[in-house]
Amino acid sequence: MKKALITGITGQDGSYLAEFLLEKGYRVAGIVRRSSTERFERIDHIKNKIELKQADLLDQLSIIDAIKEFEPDEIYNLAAQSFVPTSWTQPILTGEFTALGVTRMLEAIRHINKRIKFYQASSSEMFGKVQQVPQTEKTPFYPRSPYGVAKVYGHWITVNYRESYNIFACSGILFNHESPRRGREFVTRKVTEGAAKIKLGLAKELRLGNLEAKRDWGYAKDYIRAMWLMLQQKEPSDYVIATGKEHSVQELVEISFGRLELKWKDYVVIDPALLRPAEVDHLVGDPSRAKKELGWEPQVSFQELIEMMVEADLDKLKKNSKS
Ligand code: NAP
Ligand code: F7E
Repeated sequence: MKKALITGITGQDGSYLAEFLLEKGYRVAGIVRRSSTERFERIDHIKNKIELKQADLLDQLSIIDAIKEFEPDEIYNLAAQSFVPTSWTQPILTGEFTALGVTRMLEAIRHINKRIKFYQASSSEMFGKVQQVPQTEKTPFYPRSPYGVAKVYGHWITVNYRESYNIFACSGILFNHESPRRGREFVTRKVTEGAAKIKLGLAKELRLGNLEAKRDWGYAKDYIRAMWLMLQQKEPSDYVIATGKEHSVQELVEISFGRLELKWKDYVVIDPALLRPAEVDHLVGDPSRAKKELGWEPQVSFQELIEMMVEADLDKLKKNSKS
């Protein structure tokens, strides 16, 4: 039985990856950080099938202990401070988790067992002010936020440990991916939940920032599969994972409100406080390499994804209002 250790198991991707690996027959452990209140909402349904190890990406020894104890074959490093606006208000903390945290994981592998395979959750935010459209594995990086800068460090340190120590380390350059488990502050979930609340009379308006920003949005469950596929190849490498299609925030709003038969212009308020100090306007990935070498392709369209999220939020809100 193969063993996988996931950092960030309580997050959107970590929870789907844990389910996926359990289905593949893996023994799965996750790293969770100490909190005064347990926030395991996304993994409650699989809690009895996985092992949880208390550790923190800020604490080298805790990571070493967790890896020594569990002896994983594969490590998926998904933990990060992942919300871009917070990276401007907490840039140092973001650097500690999202950048240096990767080195702590790799150092632990180097000391304990160099045969452990390593996946790093890199991001399209590394392309930032894009130097080429669409973006490929060869497109130069130009990050536009402390988060993007931290991810560039995480990406290159992964490449460096692969080349310096021959560790099977892969960096997945994933474009935005969403789901009903997406954090509420990210724009897709903010819109789908916001529209559902308006439909049920629980809110009167939805405040948003830049409606013109475009993203290449895919479904988180599709993207999890790509992470695993990278670690099953003969040689470690880096892959862009994207749909190759871009949509604006306004299109997201139109689909969400349209699904609920609401006119979005009656409810959406533009709030200048939600504009970012530096924006990323035009992200769209070219997943050709992943398609050719991993046999990976996205299976859920943008419209299907957003409608799935609207339905899920509507159901959740209805259930909550009954209880
Ligand atoms: P998420 O929902 O924000 O989850 C982040 C996870 O990291 C949570 O489990 C969080 O734990 C954990 N974490 C944060 N700081 C930690 C620390 N110091 N020590 C241990 N754990 C810590 O993120 P996601 O959307 O699932 O994304 C997963 C990864 O992919 C992240 O690295 C993100 O930056 C990257 N990424 C995401 C996307 C996307 O579109 N979703 C695209 C590209 C790359 P708590 O529950 O305790 O907060
Ligand atoms: O913003 C615009 C905003 O916060 C998307 C993370 O998973 O993907 C994510 O980062 C766009 C931006 O995601 C609001 O200005 C307008 O242009 O959903 P988001 P993100 O910043 O793209 C990448 C790949 C990651 O790696 C990150 O971890 O939407 N936007 N109005 C808004 N965004 C938010 N959050 N809230 C608004 O009201």
